[in-house]
Amino acid sequence: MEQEIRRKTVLSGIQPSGVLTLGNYLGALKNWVGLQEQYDCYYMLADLHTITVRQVPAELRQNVLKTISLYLAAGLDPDKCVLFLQSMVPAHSQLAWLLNCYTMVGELSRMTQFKDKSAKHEDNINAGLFTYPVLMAADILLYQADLVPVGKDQLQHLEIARDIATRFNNAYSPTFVVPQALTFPAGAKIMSLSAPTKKMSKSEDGDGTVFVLDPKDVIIRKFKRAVTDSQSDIRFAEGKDGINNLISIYSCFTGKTVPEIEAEFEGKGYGEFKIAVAETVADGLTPLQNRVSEFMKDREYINRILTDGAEKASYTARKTLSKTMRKIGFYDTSK
Ligand code: ATP
Ligand code: LTN
Repeated sequence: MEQEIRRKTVLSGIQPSGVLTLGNYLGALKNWVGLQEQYDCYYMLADLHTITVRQVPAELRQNVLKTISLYLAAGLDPDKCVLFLQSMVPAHSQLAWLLNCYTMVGELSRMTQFKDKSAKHEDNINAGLFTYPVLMAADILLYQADLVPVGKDQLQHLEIARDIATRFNNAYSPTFVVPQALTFPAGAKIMSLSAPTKKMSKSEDGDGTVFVLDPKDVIIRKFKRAVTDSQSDIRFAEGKDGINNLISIYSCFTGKTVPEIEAEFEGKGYGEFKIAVAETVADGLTPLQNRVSEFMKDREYINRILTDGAEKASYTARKTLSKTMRKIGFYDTSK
């Protein structure tokens, strides 16, 4: 008997809160491309999430344009996946409110991202920063996503999305698919070049963060200044955070394994290694950068992609939202 097998659904997003970093690219975007062939993929720009930290309006608009252009330049194909802007699909904010009432203050207080970001923005510890994971849960649950490709830093948020889904399903009846994280070992946590025990982050400016649109000379300068250690051997080992990070980055760009890289640089110095990594990264990013500038010039195309994407995403999202509202007991005039 022929059995219909449902293709799994994938959902992920990146905040367009600045230019994407090497961390966003290697830990997230680059891995999304291959998934399009196998799964029903929804990739969004999480712009609603960005306002948990104050944004300059004109910059936010520009960053959305840059980020969608980067999605396209990296190989996300609107004919194979749904590309959309979170704020164009009202169901995200709507489901987030509902789920707020199924989320405990205690569980939100344990989130390390909340603790980190409130320490960084002491003057603006707003409620959105606190309920950020609830909006993220809404993003995921609306599409009944089975798999959520993310970097390691997001695993705690994914766990809370699973807890919210399970709690809701148990309180009513099965409503949401309980999602699973999908992490890719290579590039799952790219560290800051200037402080290699901290993750490379978009909101952390300075020489520790490489942005994917940085020109070659800037990339070279940042890698030259990368913090390493007082030894001299290029070896992946505990306590050598800086070198480990450079090895991981080099491996992502060349496809070489750690032993291959160690052998390649045997007997060579840190200076030489840093330059080799820098050149490889800069040259690896050039084609991507060229494609980004082409897409950014074509506003009509970008607007069409976003309008079509929002329409497709809304169709699925609205179905889950009405199902959820029905279960809770909201009055329905169509009945
Ligand atoms: P911000 O600094 O504004 O908080 P961010 O750089 O941490 O931003 P996000 O938009 O929060 O970026 O993350 C988007 C995706 O990139 C997520 O899947 C996240 O796990 C991944 N990611 C972010 N930083 C890194 C990193 N350093 N290494 C690997 N993956 C990362
Ligand atoms: N919080 C994520 C961005 C994000 C996301 C999502 C990722 C918002 N909604 C849904 C996966 C699924 C971050 O990377 N900071």
